[in-house]
Amino acid sequence: MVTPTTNPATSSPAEAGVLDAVIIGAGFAGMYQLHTLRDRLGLSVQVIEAADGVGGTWYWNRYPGARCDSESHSYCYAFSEDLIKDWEWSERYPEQPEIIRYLNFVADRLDLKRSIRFQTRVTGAAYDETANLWRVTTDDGARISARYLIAAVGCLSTANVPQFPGLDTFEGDWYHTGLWPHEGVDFSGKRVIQIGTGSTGIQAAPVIARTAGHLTVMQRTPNYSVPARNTPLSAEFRQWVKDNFADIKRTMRGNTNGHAFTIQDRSAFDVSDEERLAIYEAAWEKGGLQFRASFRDILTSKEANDTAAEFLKQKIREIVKDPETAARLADIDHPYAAKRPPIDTDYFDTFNRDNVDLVDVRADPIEAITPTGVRLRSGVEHAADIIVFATGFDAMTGSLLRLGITGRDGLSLSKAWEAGPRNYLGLQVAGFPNMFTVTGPGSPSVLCNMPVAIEQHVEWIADCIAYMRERGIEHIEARDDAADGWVEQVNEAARATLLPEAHHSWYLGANVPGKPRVFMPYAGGMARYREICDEVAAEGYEGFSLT
Ligand code: NA7
Repeated sequence: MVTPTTNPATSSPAEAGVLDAVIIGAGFAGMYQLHTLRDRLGLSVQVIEAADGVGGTWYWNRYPGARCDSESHSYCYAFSEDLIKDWEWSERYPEQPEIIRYLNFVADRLDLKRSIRFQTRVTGAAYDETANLWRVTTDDGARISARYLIAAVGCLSTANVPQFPGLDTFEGDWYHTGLWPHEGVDFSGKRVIQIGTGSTGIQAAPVIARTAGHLTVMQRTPNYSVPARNTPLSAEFRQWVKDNFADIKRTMRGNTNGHAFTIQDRSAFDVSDEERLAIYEAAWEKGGLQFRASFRDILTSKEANDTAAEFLKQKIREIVKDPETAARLADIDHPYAAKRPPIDTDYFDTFNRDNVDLVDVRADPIEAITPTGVRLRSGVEHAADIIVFATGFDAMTGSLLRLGITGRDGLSLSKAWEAGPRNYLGLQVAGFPNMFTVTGPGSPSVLCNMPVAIEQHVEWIADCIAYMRERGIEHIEARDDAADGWVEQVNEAARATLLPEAHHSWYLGANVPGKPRVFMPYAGGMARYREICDEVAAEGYEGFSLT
């Protein structure tokens, strides 16, 4: 819980015009951080947001079929019963426009927008050691000083557009899914090439195929996918959620993944082959991310994982009619869920359409974009009017590094993280006092249902700031040894799972050429992570130096 302070004026800095906190980003994280600091602690806070509205990653990801993979009743703020009571989700998984409507509803209800400076991008943030202040500059020339800097820039918000030679010569139109035009894209009758078959590409392809003249899907790494089984929510279900939200919240906060379902406490080998198959069939029919919760050892035992992987590959072979296409789609080289597991609506079935082709760009990589399409290494050229880059993000570190942050002694964050991200609890970087990152590398974030991870971080940060203010502490900084220890814990947690076995995963930074290969998220589970953070706070912020 965040403790409100009654007299925020007592710790106002001496320099005029100085704010208590600057928050970068107005997505789920920045909005709630603003509410905790401004409305619960009574601090002066400015949020800086590049977009002209709230939403963060959901503001930009407007591609066809954009929908959250978490179920709507768990993909929302849980801190306020009023917000739960007064909002109605329409479908099992919230679609992008509905998430934006929801976040606007929250922003209006909590009167957040007056503290958000929209259409403004942070160009630099430097720690001024003499004044113990963060000096933040923006692209509209503003200079803002604040005691605390909170980067709530999201994990998946810096688009990764591969640097294929010739892109600037392409005579058609091209788009990255994470920077989609607000007015939408008309695919009617067009020859479309989609590059990428991650969660995004798997959502987009079926929708693009419906109107495109022809769709060529370029696949580098084949991927598993489980049907989402999206459906409108009944009035009964919505009422059930409202009546039982306390229990739902307990489940979400008590388990490893932050979802409203629990991982079954049985091994894949506690049951007979027939029973296992029946369990997978039932999970396939139910649909969604719950599939990986069928057995507790799916992500820790290769043998257990193989049973799930084989079941899912067999489904692909059954759905896709052309055996060659089916074989290419099912030729998956990593354990199930070792990369972020997509869920879909008619993805594999899309390859049964006459206007859809699959091209294996692992066997024959993309060499260049030409004025009229995409040329592969073999010399084969695929013509296109539109190219869709569903090529993901410079995940977890990209958005932080491009802020131009420098800490003590002019140390830049890029320098500090040259060999990969290194921080304490995913919350603070040694050498960058009074700066916090929400769901940064080293946190469970992307391995968890995001709003649950975000609420934990935001509340921990607000509690920490309240603690400091109550005691007149002006400076908090992660200790070097604590950061080293945490990096080791993050590695150890990853090693205890099959996650590092997907060598091409963005969890490892492998999707961005030149990015250090470090397993970034904390894989020890949200519940364990919450305990660790609580223990650190209870011990007077052990591992941080407070002065
Ligand atoms: P992902 O999961 O990073 O997927 C990107 C896809 O694009 C993936 O299939 C990549 O293949 C492919 N890709 C990336 N670069 C290239 C190049 N140069 N050539 C060919 N193919 C390429 O991003 P998403 O947007 O789908 O999902 C990100 C997260 O958003 C998702 O996990 C959810 O948490 C929400 P690769 O696998 O790297 O071989």
